[in-house]
Amino acid sequence: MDIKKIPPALTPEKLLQIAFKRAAKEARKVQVQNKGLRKKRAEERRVRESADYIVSYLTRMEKLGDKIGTADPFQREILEISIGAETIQSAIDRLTWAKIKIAKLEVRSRRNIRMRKGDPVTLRKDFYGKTASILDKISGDLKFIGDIQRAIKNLPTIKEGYTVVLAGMPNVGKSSLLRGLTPSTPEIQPYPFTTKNILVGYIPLGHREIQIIDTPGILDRPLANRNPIEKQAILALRELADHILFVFDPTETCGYTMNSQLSLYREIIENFQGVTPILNKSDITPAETSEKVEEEIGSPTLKCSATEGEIDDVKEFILQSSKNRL
Ligand SMILES: Nc1nc2c(ncn2[C@@H]2O[C@H](COP(=O)(O)OP(=O)(O)OP(=O)(O)O)[C@@H](O)[C@H]2O)c(=O)[nH]1
Ligand SMILES: [Mg+2]
Repeated sequence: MDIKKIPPALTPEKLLQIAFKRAAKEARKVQVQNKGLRKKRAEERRVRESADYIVSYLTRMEKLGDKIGTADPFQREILEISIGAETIQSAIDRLTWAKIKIAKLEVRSRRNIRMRKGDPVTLRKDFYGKTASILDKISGDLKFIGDIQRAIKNLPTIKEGYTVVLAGMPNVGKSSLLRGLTPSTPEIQPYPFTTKNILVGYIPLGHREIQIIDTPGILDRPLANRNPIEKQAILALRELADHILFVFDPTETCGYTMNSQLSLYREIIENFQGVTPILNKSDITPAETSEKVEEEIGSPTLKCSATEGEIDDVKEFILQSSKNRL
């Protein structure tokens, strides 16, 4: 089931407008000779058609819960991190409540019209008014479901196959590196947390391709204190990475000291296998700084300048590491 294939979310006003318009159109089709009877049947038809439309719309929206439940674990977890599973479920529960209430109201209203318990037009208007006030009670939930749908549409599409994840602190040049390595053009701005979601690019390799994932910057702090943007990055490392390229900015122009970058690096190597350190911004890094940093890291590093296009070593490394894996 493709999670992205969901009907568009409507506001209560729009939903009522469509439902009432369709109902009026259907009511005009009622063909009965007797004028009094025709009026009664037409009003009953309007109640039935509008209720059908609204109830089936709410039923389709309820299915969003099942869709999220059967989405791939990575997409599901991103939604849970950014929105929260319980909040999604309680919005869906309120849609169910509204649906049941409208369905019951429909049965009662149609029976009243049939049994002549008042003027049919007044009874139908009464049904419309009550339906509108039920939908009004869930207008916040309908809007929220619209937000979830937008989030779903923006979910990254991740493919199977060899995947390299770029990680590091904010502003060190991860997105610039993705841009250099792949033809995709992620948004790049000189301030932290430019990347708020996962970005994906591909390096073609024969009839295969290597998937490169750019993550939001991660700060050096305990997991419990991490914000939803950082949590997405950790999730990408955990769920998707065959190999991790940890990007350093030895110049510290990113706004973070080497000490904090090293502390994050140590946390990453403690928790994940296959991590390679990269020293970016080589175009503005003095040779002695780069040597000192390499010593502190304690293992050989790849050096590059993402913005100057000096990334051949990184590209070669990725191709080799993929060959070892494929
Ligand atoms: N001089 C120089 N500047 C670079 C290099 N790579 C990136 N920058 C600059 O560093 C800034 C941040 O680059 P991004 O690629 O957005 O960094 P990021 O790691 O993706 O940042 P977040 O998405 O916030 O985590 C931009 O102003 C880039 O132009 C480089 O190799 N050399
Ligand atoms: Mg970025």
